[in-house]
Amino acid sequence: MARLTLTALMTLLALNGLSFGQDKDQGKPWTAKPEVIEKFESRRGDFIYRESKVPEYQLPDPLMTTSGSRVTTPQEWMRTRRPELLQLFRDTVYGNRPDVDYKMSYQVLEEKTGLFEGKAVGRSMQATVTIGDRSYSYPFTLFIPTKAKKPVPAVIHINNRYFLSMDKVIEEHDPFWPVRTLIDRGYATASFHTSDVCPDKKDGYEEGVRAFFADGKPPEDKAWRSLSAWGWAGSRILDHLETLKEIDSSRVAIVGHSRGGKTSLWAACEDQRFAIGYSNNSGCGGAALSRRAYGETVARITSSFPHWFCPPFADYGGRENELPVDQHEIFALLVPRAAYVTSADEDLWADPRGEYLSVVASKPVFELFGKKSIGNSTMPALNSPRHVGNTGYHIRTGGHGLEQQDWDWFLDFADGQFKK
Ligand code: GTR
Repeated sequence: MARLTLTALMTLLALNGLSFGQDKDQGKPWTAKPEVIEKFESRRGDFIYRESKVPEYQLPDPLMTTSGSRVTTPQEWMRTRRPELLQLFRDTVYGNRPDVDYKMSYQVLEEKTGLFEGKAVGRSMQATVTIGDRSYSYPFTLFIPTKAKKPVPAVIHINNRYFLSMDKVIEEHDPFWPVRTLIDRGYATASFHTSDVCPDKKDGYEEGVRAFFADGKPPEDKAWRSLSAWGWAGSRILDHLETLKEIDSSRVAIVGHSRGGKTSLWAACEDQRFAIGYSNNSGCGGAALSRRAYGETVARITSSFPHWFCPPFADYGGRENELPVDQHEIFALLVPRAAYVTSADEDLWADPRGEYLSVVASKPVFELFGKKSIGNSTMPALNSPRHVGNTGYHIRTGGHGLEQQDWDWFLDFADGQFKK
């Protein structure tokens, strides 16, 4: 009997118009380049950059409740397990948002029409939160396509680097928030700067929205920290988008890079109105599995950035196996919505494999809802986006950054989700 080699079989399938597996990756699965590993080891030793050094770990089963029963229906997940898991993350990692009544208002500070060859309107906006006679404001910038016949999807961008004003965006294309691309592809988009909500520094508490909510009192151990407050600010922009008839608020993605990517994922866990959570190079405390302790670790991140996470998270530094949650359960909290995750070839600090495996490990929850998601634990090749059902992933050439290429591939995924 003739034997078919794997390559021959794949060629045969391809000739018959069938693809092998659920994606069309080409090339070899990604692995870290030896020279990149050596560079990290020489610059930032004391951390793990080799798979052979990753400790043994066992991930918590997202479908298992704390009382030891297994969730078997979507209803049970939504009614009991999801709230339980969300609360575990709040109490252990990101903190609890304040339970205080407040009002929001939005002001158009300036509007410019006919932008980008007549395709968009731009607005300089201010969001204001009011409690009694006190208020706190932060700016954001909004662009909306004007030629669409139907309400358009939107992308809310968390800018962890700088504030991009309307005029700056009009003057110069910035791939960190490529407004022109978004408009050309039919998306409205808004962006704010994290530090305008909570200064991104250890001692910035008093100046930010968290102190405003607490009326200046110091934060309790389980109270929200900056990542959660930045995500909250994104949700308040979504509140505003919901009031605009040009925008379809059921099709809104939240996007962030690095610390902004940790924020976008958590924002989409706290706020189920976000249709897609997109984390770009988010690493530790974002998409990457804490238990792998590859690259940046819980101990390191909580000592360098104590204002990002609530203090209980720091207690798990060096004993990640005891964490009641791990980051794959962030994706479980996004179900039945969609998640997009990216890594970069030279960004070992963020643990590309840990970011990918995290998505894979959330699969049982997508399955519970009858949704397809990435389940192949072999990573795709470099620059070969993998889209399966409600999840997408790519690893790009180069280092830590949110680049035009990341956006282009993300928008391909978003187009698919939003059936554009
Ligand atoms: C690094 C930090 C990462 C990542 C990054 C960034 O210094 O270790 O967790 O968040 O900053 O936000 O650019």
